[in-house]
Amino acid sequence: MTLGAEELQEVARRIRIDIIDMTTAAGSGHPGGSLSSADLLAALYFRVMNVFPDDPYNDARDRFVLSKGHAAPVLYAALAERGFFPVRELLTLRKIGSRLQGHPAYREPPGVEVTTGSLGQGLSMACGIALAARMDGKPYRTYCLLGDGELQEGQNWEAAMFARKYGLSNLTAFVDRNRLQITGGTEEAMPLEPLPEKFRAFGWNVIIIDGHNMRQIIEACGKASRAEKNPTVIIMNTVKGKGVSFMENQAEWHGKACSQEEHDKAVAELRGEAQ
Ligand SMILES: Cc1ncc(C[n+]2csc(CCOP(=O)(O)OP(=O)(O)O)c2C)c(N)n1
Ligand SMILES: [Mg+2]
Repeated sequence: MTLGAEELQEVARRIRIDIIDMTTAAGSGHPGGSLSSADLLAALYFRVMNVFPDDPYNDARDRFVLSKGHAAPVLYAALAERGFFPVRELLTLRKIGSRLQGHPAYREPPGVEVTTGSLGQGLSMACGIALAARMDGKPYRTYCLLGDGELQEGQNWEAAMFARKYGLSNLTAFVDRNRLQITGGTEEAMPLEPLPEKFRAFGWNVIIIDGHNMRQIIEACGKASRAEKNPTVIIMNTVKGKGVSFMENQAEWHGKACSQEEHDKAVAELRGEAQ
């Protein structure tokens, strides 16, 4: 599927509304870090990645690892909007018996590659998947989305060394650089900067973009896929809670659902309706 930037923005808007609808229906979940990744997920599932909604584990598919597993709502919304399962199922988020648990589980719902939620492990899994492609002579690419707070977990840096050692140019990692983690700023909790220099020192190609600019996302993904050696990280400057005025840059919306009134205000804003 090859949508243009404006159509992708429209998909991202639908994904954002789904995120608000589903976390409100659940009465819990993580809207802030889901909203900050919505533009990326729209671009990946509707343009960048080779996916097969009717045959979700077709061997030719590109692989996506949501290392920041608490952002499950954005992944579920992207998969449903792309046709992997019905959009109405999104409202079962976090319910007993639902395939849509609070964090993604292996192949449930269809389209999910790996179980995540325990932060710090996804990049290692993505490295293994990318190395397997290399060893098997397969052309698929592996994509991995990391939280910035998540990068404080030391295992990421072991994975970063591994990816360079094996020259995993078929691996693209993204950092959702929204500068907030669970209770406040990343730089107060454990400073990450200078982040680009850290990745460069580990031998990675580094691209820095505005993570809400569709054209920049598409261009950066293209550049990463043309890299001839070494893995690429795309550091996306983003806003946690992007698109909902009262959530933007507010750490309290990391893991909290809207009241009905807040839901209606958020959805009206996302639909572009005057209050
Ligand atoms: C190993 C581990 N420790 C703690 C948590 C609890 N936790 C869930 S989200 C989160 C903050 C993550 O911040 P960040 O990576 O910046 O995510 P984002 O801002 O994109 O939501 C924490 C500490 C966890 N899920 N896994
Ligand atoms: Mg963050």
